[in-house]
Amino acid sequence: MSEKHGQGVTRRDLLGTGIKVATIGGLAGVAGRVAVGGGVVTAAGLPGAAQASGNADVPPGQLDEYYGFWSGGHSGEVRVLGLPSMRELMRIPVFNRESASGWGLTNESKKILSEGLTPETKEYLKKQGMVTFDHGDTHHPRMSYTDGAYDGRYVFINDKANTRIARIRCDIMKTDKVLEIPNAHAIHGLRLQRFPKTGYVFCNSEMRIPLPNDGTNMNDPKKYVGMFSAVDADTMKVAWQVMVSGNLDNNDSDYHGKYVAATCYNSEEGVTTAEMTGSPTDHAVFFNIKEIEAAVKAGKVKTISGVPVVDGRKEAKSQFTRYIPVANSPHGCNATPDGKYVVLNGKLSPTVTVVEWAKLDDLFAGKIAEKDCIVANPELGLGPLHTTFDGRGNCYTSVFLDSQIVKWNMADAIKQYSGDKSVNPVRQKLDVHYQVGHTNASMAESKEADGKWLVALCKFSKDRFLNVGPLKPENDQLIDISGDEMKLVHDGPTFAEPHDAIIVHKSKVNPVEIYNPNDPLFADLHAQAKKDGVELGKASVVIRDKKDSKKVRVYMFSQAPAFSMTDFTVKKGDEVTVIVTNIDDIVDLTHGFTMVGHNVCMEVGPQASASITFKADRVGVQYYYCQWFCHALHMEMQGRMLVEA
Ligand code: K7E
Ligand code: CUA
Repeated sequence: MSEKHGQGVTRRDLLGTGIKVATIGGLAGVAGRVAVGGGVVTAAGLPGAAQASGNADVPPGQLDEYYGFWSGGHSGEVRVLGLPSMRELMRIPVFNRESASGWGLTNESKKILSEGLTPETKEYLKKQGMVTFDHGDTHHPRMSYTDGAYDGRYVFINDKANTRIARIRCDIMKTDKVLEIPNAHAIHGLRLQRFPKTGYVFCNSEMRIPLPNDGTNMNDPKKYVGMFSAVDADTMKVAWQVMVSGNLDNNDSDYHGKYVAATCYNSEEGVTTAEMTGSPTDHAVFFNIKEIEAAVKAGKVKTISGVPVVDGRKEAKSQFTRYIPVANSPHGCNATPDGKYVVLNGKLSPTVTVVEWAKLDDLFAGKIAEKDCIVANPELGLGPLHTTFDGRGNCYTSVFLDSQIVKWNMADAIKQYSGDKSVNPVRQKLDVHYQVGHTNASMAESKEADGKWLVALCKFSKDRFLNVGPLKPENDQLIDISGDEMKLVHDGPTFAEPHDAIIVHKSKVNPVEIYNPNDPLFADLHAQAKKDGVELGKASVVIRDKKDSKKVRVYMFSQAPAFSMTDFTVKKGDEVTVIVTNIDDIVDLTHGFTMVGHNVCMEVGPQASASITFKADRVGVQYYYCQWFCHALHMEMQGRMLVEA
């Protein structure tokens, strides 16, 4: 990308490694220590293609083959890992506050974090003296698709804690939209439409709430409603919602753009745990996208909080939904990359239930019964939570209580279910450490599943790492699945709590190295600068607002190792907005702006602009400095603000 900006040479090139790496990459498999997977014989000389390639070692200076997008759980962030090395490459602040980048402090990030909130939430937060929530709980990162393949545009993620979803731009690896889902409570399951492209983000409201939730009722379960939402991925507005019976857990979409499945617990529709788990069966809900879209188009909806809502509850017997019975409290919901099946994971039952998407046409047409859509039900172990795939017909299910990944074969499971008791679909059970939640394999959430690597995201690490006190890291284990046998190759400690992760081939992701100075992210700043008669990146000036004389805007730019303005003066009580443009256009040359003692800190990437607003209430000389190491004279990159009494 640097070539685009004219300097043509990156730091890697200067270090002399860039070209060599490219050459080795081109001869994939020749260099023994490069992890290439795919059953390639490694330098260690393991005999036969049946042996796993087993080499997760990516030596210094060499690049990984995959990006991993990791949920950061209740840290509220998303992390980017390189695989197979499992090196953490980047953290993307999403719902959290982040000190290094100033996420949640800058005006640009505050706008992103607050503009998609509902009016009720904005009002509530305002009363607390806040503009947005300070935390989130991320579970399910998913990359956007075109025709069932990753297209590298966006990664979406849910926030269970505050009923939001967010969109991350993969070109700059920054969050650009946050949306609160109305009429819902705690967004858990999140998956994307796969075909023809990601038009919708499908969001499950996990907790059922009374609708309207007006404080008049707590104990009447009949008033409680579950809600399934479809958000337009481009506009990040709710397109429509469906009322459902039961608590929605996870979901997944098919590869034909017709149906979405969601696992559901609490089909009993109770409000206490005893009521919720009373019945031995629950259900999975199947949504008929075309029927819902037609009703919305025809206006056959209720409008609640400005959103068109249809009634897909069991008793409504609509064409919007079907309820397929499964064992009590199912959890994971995973579509196979061949586009044929969806696996509903038992959790409280030792089995998973496999539904064939194609049978849903007949189910919705009333030609077959719900149970006729089930084509397999293999028994795998205690606590099956999530299933992933290798693209060769094998499935890998995380089994929580047994702490295992269980490899099983889909064709054999179907054969067994159809009555052939002689087949055993289970191929291998591999111990993992410990209590695995999600598991995901390379490219497995797309039609290009390549069956090389699998991660087991274990909830407990216990004795696997040096003791760091009562709070332990999680353990994300890397498993080689390229051969006939699964092989555990790496333990990866992570901070709370990667529920889920996706592994995306590097060819799908093409981030820029330097910002486009006219990126929409900076549009507000350009507009304000224009009103002030200045140009970003050129101006070093203090401008007092003509209408509100308390408001001061300070424009400056940075070029290593200096700010264009080394001092400026404001008056006590001024509301100061500092706008910094980084005019350096060199790869990896990020500056920062930190004002000592003012809760002011922001990252300013190459060719980016950023702004932050604070009250100048501390009389005297106040230093500001660049907190991002940028030059031999980085320490000297500073200036003074004088606040006059
Ligand atoms: Cu199983 Cu939230 Cu996907 Cu945790 S969820 S493990
Ligand atoms: Cu600029 Cu450090």
